Amino acid sequence: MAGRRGALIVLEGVDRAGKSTQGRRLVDALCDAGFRAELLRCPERSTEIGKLLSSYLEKKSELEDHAVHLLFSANRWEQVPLIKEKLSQGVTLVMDRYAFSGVAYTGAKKLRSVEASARGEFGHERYEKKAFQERVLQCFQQLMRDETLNWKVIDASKSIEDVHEEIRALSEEAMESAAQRPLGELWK
Ligand code: NYM
Ligand code: MG
Repeated sequence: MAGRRGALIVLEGVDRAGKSTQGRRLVDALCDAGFRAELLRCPERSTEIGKLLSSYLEKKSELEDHAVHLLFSANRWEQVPLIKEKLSQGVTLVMDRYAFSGVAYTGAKKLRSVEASARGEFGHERYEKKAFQERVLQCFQQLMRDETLNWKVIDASKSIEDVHEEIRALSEEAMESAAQRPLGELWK
């Protein structure tokens, strides 16, 4: 196995889809099966930039939309050296969101003006409103048209166990095919 690079497995989707639960389950299962795998998240709230984002998401502070977008981007860039190092060392990384969320959530703000303002309570953080989440989903659907990215659509309405099993099997395939290809540029 020496010399094999790790795979970058990105879990994307709207809020409350179960990404964090599935990310943890996947890393545990891969480690139990003898693979080297670690979980990373975007935003990573523990850094200085991450703290600004967390406060914004918790509605404790206000930030201009473009500035927030760039802070999310900066929060990914600060993880890039670690991501590259881990992948080249053969560690598979499971990412709880990545740059696609950056596009989809900012894109959803731009779609806001053309949408009806129907609201249902969703969660406590910023963006956790049904109408906003529907626009996020539309943006993810646009991004999935890019066939150069190896998207797999998971039906998150199934049981945690069934979803886990599906993601685990797809991840093992992805790790196998990643090992055959050199590390390219990251989509960030
Ligand atoms: N989010 C996440 C963005 O708006 N832009 C980004 O670039 C990223 C990575 O942060 N509602 C939003 C999506 C979520 C929120 O993420 C916090 P999570 O996974 O709910 O902790
Ligand atoms: Mg959330």
